[in-house]
Amino acid sequence: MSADWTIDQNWADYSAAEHQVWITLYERQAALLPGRACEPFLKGLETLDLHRSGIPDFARINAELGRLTGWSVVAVPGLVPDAVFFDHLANRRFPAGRFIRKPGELDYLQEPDIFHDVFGHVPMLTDPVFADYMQAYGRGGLRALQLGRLQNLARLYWYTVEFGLLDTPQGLRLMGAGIVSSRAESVFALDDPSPNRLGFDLERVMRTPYRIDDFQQVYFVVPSLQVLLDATLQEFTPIYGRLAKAKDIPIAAIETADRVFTRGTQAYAAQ
Ligand code: HBI
Ligand code: FE
Repeated sequence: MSADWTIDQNWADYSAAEHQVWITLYERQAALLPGRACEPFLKGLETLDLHRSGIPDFARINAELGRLTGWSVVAVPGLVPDAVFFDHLANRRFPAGRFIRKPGELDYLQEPDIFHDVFGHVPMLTDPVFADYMQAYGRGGLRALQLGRLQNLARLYWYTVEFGLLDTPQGLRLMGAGIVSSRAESVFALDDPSPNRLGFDLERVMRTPYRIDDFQQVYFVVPSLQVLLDATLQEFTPIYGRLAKAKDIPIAAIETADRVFTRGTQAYAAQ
C-alpha cells in the first residue's frame, strides 16, 4: 500500500462468486432505480456501462470517466484516514474499496465495499457540476481538518453525497450513494411516511447529527446540483464561526425555518 493508501485493483483476481455478488446487487438496483434515482445518476450508470457482467475494471471506467470530468477511481483497502480521503477528492480521485460483500450480507454491511463505492458514488461523478462539488468538498475537508470543524463537514457529506435527495419537476429523486446502493432504503427514502424530508440548507445540515446504523430519520432535498456546488464554494469561515456557537439540532426535529416536504411520523425509528 502506498502513502496515499492506494492498492492495485488486480481485477483479474476477482472470483466468479465475487462477480456474481456484483451481478445480483446490480440487477436488483437496475430494476428498482429507473423513476426513483435522479437523471444524472441513471445517465452516469449507462455512460460508464456499469451493467457489464460483474465487478467493473477501474482501468476501463477511468478511461471514460477521465474524459468526461477528469475523475478517476482508485482502489483502497477500505476506509482511509480523513486527511487521505480529502486529499484524494481534492485531486479528483475517488477512493473505492476493492473488496465486495459476502453473499450472506447483501443487504447491509458495516464498511463501504466496491458496490457501495462504485455503483453508488461513481455514476454521479460523470456529471460536471457534481464532479466540481466533490472536488470542492475535498478541498473544504482539508481546511475543516485544520480548523477542527470536521464533524460539521462530515454531516454535509452524509446528508448530500451519501443520503441526499434531489428535487426535480417530476418529484423527489434519489441522489445519495448510501440510498441508491441499498435496495430497502431506495424505497424507504422516497415512499415511507416515517422520515422527515426537509429542504437543504448548508448550516442546518451541518448542525444535524446522523445515524450510521439504520435508515435516516431525516433526508434533505437539494433543489439542484448547482445550488449544492455554490453552497460549497462560498467562504466557510463566517459559517464555522456561527457553528461554533450554535447547538446541534435533534435528529428528528423540524425547525420553523425548515422547508417541509414531509413531516415524518418517525414510526420506523420508534419501533
Ligand atoms: N475512506 N475509503 C473511504 N471512503 C469514505 O467514504 C471515507 C473514508 N474516510 C473518511 C470518510 N469517508 C469520512 O469520515 C469523511 O467523509 C468525513
Ligand atoms: Fe459512501
